[in-house]
Amino acid sequence: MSKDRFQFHDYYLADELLTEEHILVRNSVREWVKKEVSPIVEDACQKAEFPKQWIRGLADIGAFGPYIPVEYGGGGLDQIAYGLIMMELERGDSGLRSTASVQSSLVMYPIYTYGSEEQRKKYLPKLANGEWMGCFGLTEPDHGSNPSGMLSNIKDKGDHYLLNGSKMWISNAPFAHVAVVWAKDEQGVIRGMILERGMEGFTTPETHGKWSLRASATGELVFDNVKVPKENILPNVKGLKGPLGCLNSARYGISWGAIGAALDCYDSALRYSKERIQFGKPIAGFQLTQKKLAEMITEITKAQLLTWRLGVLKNENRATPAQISMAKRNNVNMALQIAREARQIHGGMGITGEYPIMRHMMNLESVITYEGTHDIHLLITGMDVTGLNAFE
Ligand code: TGC
Ligand code: FAD
Repeated sequence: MSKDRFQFHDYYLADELLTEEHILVRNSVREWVKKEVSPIVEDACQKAEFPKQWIRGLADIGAFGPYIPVEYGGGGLDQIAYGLIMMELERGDSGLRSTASVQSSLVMYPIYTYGSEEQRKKYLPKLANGEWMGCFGLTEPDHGSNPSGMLSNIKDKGDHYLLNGSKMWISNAPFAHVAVVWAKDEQGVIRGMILERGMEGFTTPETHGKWSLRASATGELVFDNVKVPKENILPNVKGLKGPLGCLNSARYGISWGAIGAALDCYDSALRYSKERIQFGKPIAGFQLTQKKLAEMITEITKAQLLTWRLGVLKNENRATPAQISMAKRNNVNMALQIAREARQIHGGMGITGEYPIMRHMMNLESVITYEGTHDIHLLITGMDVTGLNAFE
């Protein structure tokens, strides 16, 4: 990729809604991304490798557990700061944001929220400083949108449980030290548990051949009679609301993250269109290009305001799961549409690694599917406004 010339766009002066601390946090992440991510991300994607050196950097900028209390190694920041961090990371690459949002919202969050004090003390500080990386196992080969049908199960063996089953499409799995896994007990109740790499019968084969999120490692979790000590069960939650509660936090982060990817595409398209001359003038001077750019910044601005408001509600513990679904669905779709339009503006250059467009576009094809597909979030909104369940 050529030099990262990204400039932020804030059409409605939404920065005025932020605190000094928010801006400070945001700017430090932005600088780190420009310095440590942009120069190597294209190469990492081409090679389908997650650059491990990013782990230390992510920990140093406070991207692991920003809203987890300081006493457990977290940043003690609010939800808007968390969102801003996700936005800046995804401006760099959705795979980078994935790594951080899984660690924060899908591993640290459940351990903090549903875990015992011993579990919090044992795992959270090491996850916050990046010494340990985590992953989250909910999806199974035959149960994606419908996780309540999961087949992974635990059987009570006295001082431990025996875990069998498998998970697929698990971000960070190939290198994670710990996994937060969801499985049914003998009564069919979903329980959460913490697995550690090295437990006998627990393997994490990598998934190859992705055309999307290539700088993020994805894998399976395979459980073949894994002995799970009883103290590794998350004691404070039972049922599907356990994993779905984590998803609220991760989906919220993604709604901010998608704005980052959209901004990067818009920024690149705006600059390119002013520099690229065809028919004797910059292509930015043609009405059709302006329509694209004007619609892009309009949609980005709407998403920025929606998400900021959601952040305020989340800080007040008033954001509903359905409001989060609306923002995740809207913003990811918005980013994907903008990536496609930005690709058009870049002409043939848009398909090359010289510009970030195609990479964002391909990444967003995963983001629109994981953490609940575009249509699942539509159905969540539909059920919320009508009171009628159209899932089944
Ligand atoms: P349903 O009967 O509606 O609910 C079961 C129980 O859960 C409660 N609940 C929630 N609790 C907290 N937060 C939410 N968002 C909740 N939604 C529902 C509900 O109140 C009920 O509680 P209780 O006490 O009555 O038992 O469940 P359902 O089986 O009908 O499913 C509903 C549906 C389809 C919306 C849900 O299963 C769903 O969201 N499906 C999508 C699955 C999904 O998002 N998977 C994501 C996997 S993780 C991932 O993709 C990580 S990618 C990370 C990265 O790389 O960045
Ligand atoms: P399916 O559920 O089979 O859906 C296929 C299609 O059917 C979709 O279009 C869907 O909208 C539609 N559909 C399904 N049900 C309905 C319905 N009732 N009404 C209308 N349409 C419906 N999971 C994890 O647990 N942890 C992770 O870390 C993780 N990381 C991921 C990383 C990547 C790169 C990807 C691609 C996925 C990841 N996932 C992870 C899995 C992800 O959450 C699932 O892919 C997603 O929930 C969809 O499940 P599925 O792929 O099985 O699709």
